[in-house]
Amino acid sequence: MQPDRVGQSISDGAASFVVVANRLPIDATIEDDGLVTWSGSPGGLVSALAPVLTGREAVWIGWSGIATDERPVTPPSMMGSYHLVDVPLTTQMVEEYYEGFSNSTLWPLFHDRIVAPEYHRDTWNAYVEVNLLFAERTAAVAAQGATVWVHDYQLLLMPSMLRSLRPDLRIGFYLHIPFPPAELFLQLPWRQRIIEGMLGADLVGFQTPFGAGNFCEVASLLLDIDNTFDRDAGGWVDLDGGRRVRVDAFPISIDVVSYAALAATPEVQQRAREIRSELGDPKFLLLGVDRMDYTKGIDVRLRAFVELLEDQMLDPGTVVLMQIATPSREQVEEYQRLREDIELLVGRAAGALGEIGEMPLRYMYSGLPREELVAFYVAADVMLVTPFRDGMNLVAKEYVACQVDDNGSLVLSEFAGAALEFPQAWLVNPFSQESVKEAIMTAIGTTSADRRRRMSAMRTHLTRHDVARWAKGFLDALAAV
Ligand code: ADQ
Repeated sequence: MQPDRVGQSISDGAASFVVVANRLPIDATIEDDGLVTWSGSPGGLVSALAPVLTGREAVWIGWSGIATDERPVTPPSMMGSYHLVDVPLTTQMVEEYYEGFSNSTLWPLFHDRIVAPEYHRDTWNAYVEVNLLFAERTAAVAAQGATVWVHDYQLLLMPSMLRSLRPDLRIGFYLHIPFPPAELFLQLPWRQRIIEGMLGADLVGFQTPFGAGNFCEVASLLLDIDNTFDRDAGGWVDLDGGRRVRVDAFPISIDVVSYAALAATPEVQQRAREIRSELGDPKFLLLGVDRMDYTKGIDVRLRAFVELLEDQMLDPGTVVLMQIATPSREQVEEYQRLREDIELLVGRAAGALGEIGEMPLRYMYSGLPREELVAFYVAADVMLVTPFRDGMNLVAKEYVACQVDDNGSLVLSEFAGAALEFPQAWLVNPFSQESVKEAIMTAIGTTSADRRRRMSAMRTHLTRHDVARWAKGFLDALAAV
C-alpha cells in the first residue's frame, strides 16, 4: 500500500482507534537532487494491523524516520484508509532515545545481556521526554473512549503517561521482544518507573507465557502487589486503588496465506531453481536470513558449518550455506563491531575451505524484496534460525509458510519464542556448538518421510495461528477488560 500525500489530516479528538509505534509504516527515499519520496514499508506489523485499521476513524502515530533538523519533511497524512500522524524527533532525540536508551540499554538487557547494557542518565531523560511526546500526540488525536494499541520497548513509559492525560481511553500495550527474568530486569536503575509505565495499560501482552510470567513477578516484587498469573490462562495484576491490569501471552505470527501463495507462483518457483543453479546446484542448500543483530546467533551457525566442513562431516563440493543479513542499527557501535566480526569469519572461511571453484559459504549484506526472499526460502533445504534469545522470530514462520510441498527442514533455537509452537523443528541450544552441528547433520540426513511429517505438522499449526488471529486475539482481550 502506498501513502497518500493529499489525504486529509485527522482532526484532534477524532480517532476511535489508534496504533502507536516508534516508526510510521512508511520509508523515505532521498533522491540525488534532495527530493524526498515516500513508500509504504511492508513490515509484518503493517500487514497485521491493516485490516483492523480499515473501516473506522483510525490513525497510526509514529516517527517518520528522518530527524527534523537533518531535513525538514512533511510525511504523508494518509495510507489507504487510515491516517498517519508524525511525531517529529531531532537528531539528538534519535541518538539518545532510540540508539541510546532503546537499543543500547533495553534491547541488550531484555535479551539476556548478550552484550552489556549501558546505563546513562542522559539517554534515560531523552527516553522520558520522547515517550511524553508520543503520549501528548496520542492524547490530542484520540476520541472520547477510543482504543489505543501501543507497541514495543521504545514506548514502555507511554501507557501510564497517556492514562494520566486521558483516563477515558482503553489502552493496550504489546511487547515484541522478550521480557527478562527478575534477576536481570532488577539491574535497571529505572526499573520501577518502567513497570509503572507499562501498568498504565489495561492489557499488557507478551510473545510467550514466560515473558508474561516474568513481568508479573517483577511487578509484584517492585510494587508489593498481588498477581494471579498462570502460564496457561494469563492473569491479572491488582494495583493499589482497585485498578486491575490484564497480562497474557499473544504469540505474533505472519500472513501465512500470502506467503504460501507467493511461494507457489511459477515465477517464484522458477527463481528458486535459478538460485540453486547460481549457487552451483548444491545437493544441500542451507540458509540463514536475519537482521544483522547480535541476538540472532549468526556467528554460531557459521562456526558450526565451518567446523563440519573442517571435520569432513560435510563435503564442500555438495553443500552451500547462504547467509543473508539485512543492515540494521548501523549507527550503534556494537552493530558495527558485529558486522566486522561476521565478515572476518566469512573471509577467513572463504580462504581456508574447499577446492578452487568451490565456495561453500556465501554471504550477502542487504535487504531483499519480498519475492526474492521467498524464492530463497523455497530454494533452501534447511533453514538455520539460531538466536541466543528472540521474542518470536518471524523468519522461522515465513520459511515454514513457504514450504508448500512440505519439503524443507527447520533448525530452530530453543530460545526463540517460535520454539514453543514448533516442537517438530530440530531444536538446538545455540550456546552449544555441538548441538547446532548435530542438528544440521540430522536435518540433512533424515528421511524424506520424516522431513515431510515434521514440516506438515508445523504448517498445519501455523495456518491455524496466523497474524489475523493474533491481532483479533489481542483486541478481543482488550475489549473484554
Ligand atoms: P526482529 O528482531 O526484526 O523483530 P524477526 O521476527 O525475525 O526479527 O523479523 C525480521 C523480519 O525482517 C522478517 O519479516 C524477515 O523477513 C525480514 N528480513 C530479515 N532479513 C531480511 C532481508 N535480508 N531482506 C528482507 N527482509 C528481511 C522483532 C522481535 C522478534 C519478533 C518480531 C515481531 O525481535 O522476536 O518476532 O519483532 O514481533
